[in-house]
Amino acid sequence: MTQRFYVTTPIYYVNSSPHVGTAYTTVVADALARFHALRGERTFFLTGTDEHGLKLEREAQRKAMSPQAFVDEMSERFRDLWPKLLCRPDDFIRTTERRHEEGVQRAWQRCVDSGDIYLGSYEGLYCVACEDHKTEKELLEGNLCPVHGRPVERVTEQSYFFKLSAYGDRLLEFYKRNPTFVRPETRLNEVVSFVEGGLRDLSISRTSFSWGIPVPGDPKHVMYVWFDALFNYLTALAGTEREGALWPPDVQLVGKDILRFHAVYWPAFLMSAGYADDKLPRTIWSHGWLLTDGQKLSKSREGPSHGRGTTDPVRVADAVGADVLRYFLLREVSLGQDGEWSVPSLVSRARSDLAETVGNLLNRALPFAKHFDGRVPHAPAETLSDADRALEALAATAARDAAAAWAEPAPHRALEATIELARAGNRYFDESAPWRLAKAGDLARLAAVVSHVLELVRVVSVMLWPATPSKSDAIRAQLGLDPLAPRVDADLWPLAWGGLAAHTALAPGQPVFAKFDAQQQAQIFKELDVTTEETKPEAPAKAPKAAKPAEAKPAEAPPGPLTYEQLMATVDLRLAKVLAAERIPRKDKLLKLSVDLGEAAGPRTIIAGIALAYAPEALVGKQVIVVANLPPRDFGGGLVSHGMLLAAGPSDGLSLATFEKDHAPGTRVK
Ligand code: ME8
Repeated sequence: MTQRFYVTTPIYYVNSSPHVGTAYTTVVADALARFHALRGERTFFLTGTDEHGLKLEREAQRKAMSPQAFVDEMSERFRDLWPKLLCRPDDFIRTTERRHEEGVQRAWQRCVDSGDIYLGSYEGLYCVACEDHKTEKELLEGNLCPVHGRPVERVTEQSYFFKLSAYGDRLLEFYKRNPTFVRPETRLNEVVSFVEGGLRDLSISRTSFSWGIPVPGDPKHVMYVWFDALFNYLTALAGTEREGALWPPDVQLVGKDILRFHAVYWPAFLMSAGYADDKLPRTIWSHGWLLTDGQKLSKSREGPSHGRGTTDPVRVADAVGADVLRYFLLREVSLGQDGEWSVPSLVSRARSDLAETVGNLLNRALPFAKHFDGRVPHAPAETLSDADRALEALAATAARDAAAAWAEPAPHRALEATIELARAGNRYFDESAPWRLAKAGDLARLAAVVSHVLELVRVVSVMLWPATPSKSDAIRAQLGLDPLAPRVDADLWPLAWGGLAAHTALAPGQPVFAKFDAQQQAQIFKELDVTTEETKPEAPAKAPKAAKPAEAKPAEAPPGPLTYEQLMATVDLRLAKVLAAERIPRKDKLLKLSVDLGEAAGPRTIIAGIALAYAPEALVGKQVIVVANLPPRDFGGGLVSHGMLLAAGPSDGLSLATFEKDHAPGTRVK
C-alpha cells in the first residue's frame, strides 16, 4: 500500500513580514516532504496564514486599512516567499477563506453537539501578541508577557467556554498510549505535567472585536483565534478526496512557544468533535527557536541582529542562494534545540560543507573524464580494489543512516552523515591518487576510481536533495542526469550502488557552489548587514584545485590554529546565573542545576559533575560560564543536561570558571 506523509507548519500570523525564524519551520517541513516523496510516498505539505484576531484588527487600524485588505496584502508576502526558498507546499490555507470558515463552524457545531461548549463570563489577563490568556503566575515582573515581554491586558466579557477540564484524563491516557504524540520526549514530559496540574475550561469566543469567524447561532461572538486557527489542518482537506486519503497528519511542526495549543487544546477539540484516538495527529514536533544574541527572533522583537546579519530570508536567499540558506537552517540547528542565527556561521558552513567538500569532489573528478571521452568510465568488477568496495559499503551505510535520520526526523544528523560521506569520498580520491594513475597510463584503475567518485557524488546529490534541491539537480546535470522527479511508489533513495550508468555523457560546467572565499564573504557580509568585529573576512583554507589534479591535496581543512570567527561560530559560551542546585540520589558526583541563560524559554537544567567540590547551596546565585550549544546529554533516569559548565582541577578540588564582575545572564563570552 502506498505510504503517505502529511506534514504541516503552523499557519503564520500576518501582522508583519516573515523572517528567517518563520522560514525555518517551513524549510524543515518542505525538506521532510521532499525526503518522503523521494521514498515513493504520497506526500502532502500544508502551510498558510492565520488572519483573524485582535492583533490583526489593530494592526490594520494602525495602517488605516480594512482588515481584509490588510490580510490580503500580508498573506501574499508569505505565499510569495515560499517558492523563493524552494518550498513547495501542496496547499496554502488562509483562515479568511470560505472553505476554512465553513469547516470551523461545522467543527464548532460538533463540539456543541458533544455538550462541550457553554456560555459563561470571562475575566482575566490577555496578551494580544500571543492571542492567549495568561495567569498571574506566568507573568514576568511588571505584568509582562513571558513570551513577548509586553504588558498584558485585563479583560472581562461574556464568552463561550470549551469544557477542557473534562478532557484531562482522556488526554493523559492518550499520551500514555501514544508516547510519540509529542516530541522530543522532554516536551512530552512538560505537556504531561501541564495537564496533570489540572485543566481549566477555555474561553473560546470574543465579543470585544469582530474580526473573526462568527459563532454559529450567536454572531455577536467571534471565535477565539486559536479555535479558528487549529482547525486549518483539517479544513484544508475537508470535503475532498484528501480527507480520507491523508488524515490524520503525520508530523505537525510547531515552535516550542505554541506547543500547548497543539498538544493539549488541539487533540481535545478533535476528541470533542468526534475523532477517535487513531484519527488524532500522529506527532506534534516541537522545535526550538532561532535566536539572535540569545533572544527569540520574532516579529514583535524585530530589531538589529547584533551585527550578525539581516533576518530577512529573501535578502539572504538572494545573496547566498536559497539552497545554502536551507542547508544552513537544516544542518546547523538540531531539530528541537535552539540555534543562533548568524550570517557568518552560514558562510563558514556553506564553505566547508558544500563548496570545499561536495563541490570540490565533483570538480576534482570531472577533469579525468577526458581520458574516457568525456563519459562515465566503465569499470569491470575484476578491476575493483578493496578500497573501491569499501567506498561502496560506506555509501550504503551512510544512505541508510541518513534515511533513518530524515525519517526520525533529525535533518541535522541526516546532513552530517551526507557530508561525512562526501568527506570520505575526498579521502578516497586523495588515497587513490588518480593523477598518478593517469600519468602511469593505468586506465583500468583510473576508470574504477573516477567512476566511483562520480557515483559517490550522485549518491550525495540525492541525499542532499531534501535540503538543497536546485543545487542537487545542478550537480546531477553535470553528471549527465535528469533532475530528480519523485514518483509515488518509486523509491529513489540511493540505497543501491551504481545508479550512474557507464558511458553516460558528462556535462562539466561552472562550479555548482560558490567558493565563499574572502572576497565573496566580504561582499555577502556587506550585502547582508554583517557588522560585528568578529566577522572580519578571513582567508579560507585553500581548497585543492580541480583543474590541476597533480597538485591535489587532501580536502579537509588543515589542522592548525582556529580563527576567531571559527571559534565564535563553533562554541557558544554564555554567562549564566545558578537559580537552584540539588544533589541527585545515588549519584555522588553529580549536581542538578537550574541555570538562567536569559532565554525566553526559561532556565535550563544542567547536570554537572561538581558535587565533590561544591555544596548545592553554595552555588545558588553564582555566575558561571556555560557551553550553550552542546546537544542535550542524557545521564539516564530522566536526567538530561542542556549545557556544560566550565571548570578546572581534580574532581574533589574543582573550581568553576566565573567572571570578576556580574553581567546579565546570557551575555556571550567573547
Ligand atoms: O503562533 N525560531 O503564528 P506565528 C523558530 N498563528 N521558529 C520560529 C521563530 C523563531 N525565532 N519565530 C517564529 C502563530 N517561528 C499562530 C500559529 S497554528 C494553528 C497558529 C515559527 O506567526 C515557529 O514555527 O507567531 C512558530 O511556532 C511559528 O513560526 C509561529 O508563528
